[in-house]
Amino acid sequence: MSPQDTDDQQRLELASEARLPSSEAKKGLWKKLKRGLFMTHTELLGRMDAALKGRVVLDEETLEYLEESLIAADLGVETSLQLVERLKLRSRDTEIANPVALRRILADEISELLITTARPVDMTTGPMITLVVGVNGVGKTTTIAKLTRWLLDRDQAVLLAAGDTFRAAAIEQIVLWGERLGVGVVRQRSGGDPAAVVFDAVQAARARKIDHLIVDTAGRLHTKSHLMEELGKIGRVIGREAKDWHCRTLLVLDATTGHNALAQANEFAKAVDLDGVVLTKLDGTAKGGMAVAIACDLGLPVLFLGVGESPEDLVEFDPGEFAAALFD
Ligand SMILES: Nc1nc2c(ncn2[C@@H]2O[C@H](COP(=O)(O)OP(=O)(O)O)[C@@H](O)[C@H]2O)c(=O)[nH]1
Ligand SMILES: [Mg+2]
Repeated sequence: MSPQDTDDQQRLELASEARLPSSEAKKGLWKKLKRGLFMTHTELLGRMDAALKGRVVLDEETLEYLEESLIAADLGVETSLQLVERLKLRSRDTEIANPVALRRILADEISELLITTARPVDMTTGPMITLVVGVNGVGKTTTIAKLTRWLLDRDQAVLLAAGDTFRAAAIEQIVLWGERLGVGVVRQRSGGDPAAVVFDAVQAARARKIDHLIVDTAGRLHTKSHLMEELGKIGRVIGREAKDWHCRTLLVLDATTGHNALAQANEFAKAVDLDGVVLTKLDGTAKGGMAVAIACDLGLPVLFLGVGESPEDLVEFDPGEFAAALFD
């Protein structure tokens, strides 16, 4: 076994051990998720109560109201229709006695839909390069800080690359996060070539035996060809300099922007191969159901949820827990 192999193995072993969360940590995550989905949960239940008026008679009219409630909670039209269909089928075999039982069944069905579409990505095995894309202001840089915290908590060595060279303030912002979190940030002057930053960052990551290199990007989407050009150039540098590394592209979407975010997801998916989505700002919106629309309607795996502005405010997406937090 070469020294590199031993090194890798040790890293993997450490990672899998570190991956087992304590039940305290689990409780903390559940609280964060509940807090993040509070507005969505309250509004969804309010609408459902109004539709059911305290009893469950699943006639056409009630089902239509329910369907509207789900669509209004941004679960996506396709998915909402599918859920009501499944509910109809289930109500034929089992009596749904009360609104609580109905909520439980809906949570079950959503969880099942999410499980069939979800593609959980293991973020803990390096070495890996993560490109973070998304339009300005959605929370890319903050998400990078959160992912860094998440990886540091799992004993992973992290390096950041200030690939958003478009605005000087963006470079300062990621450098500041790096200082706060105690990880290095590879940067060049503003206006520089993002691909050159990535080139430097890969060399530095190799030299420092980094597990995870996370690259911030400007992710401007004013033209699809511009985005593809910029990411294409970065991709070629990675292909040349880090062929043996895992590489993934995560799209960050701002949940508060609702339909706009779904449109962005469509545009980005056409331009780039996306490995997953991080949905941010759930704490400030009742549109948390969007995670379901992204996963089920668009078929993009949702990996993490952002529930605040601190590095700790990140929750791994788990279909069962997400569905339970929506309805329980
Ligand atoms: N409430 C809340 N604010 C967030 C969240 N994620 C990011 N933000 C805020 O959104 C703003 C833009 O974030 P930033 O990371 O700079 O976006 P970028 O332009 O995509 O890099 C900042 O004020 C962040 O603090 C989140 O999950 N919840
Ligand atoms: Mg930024």
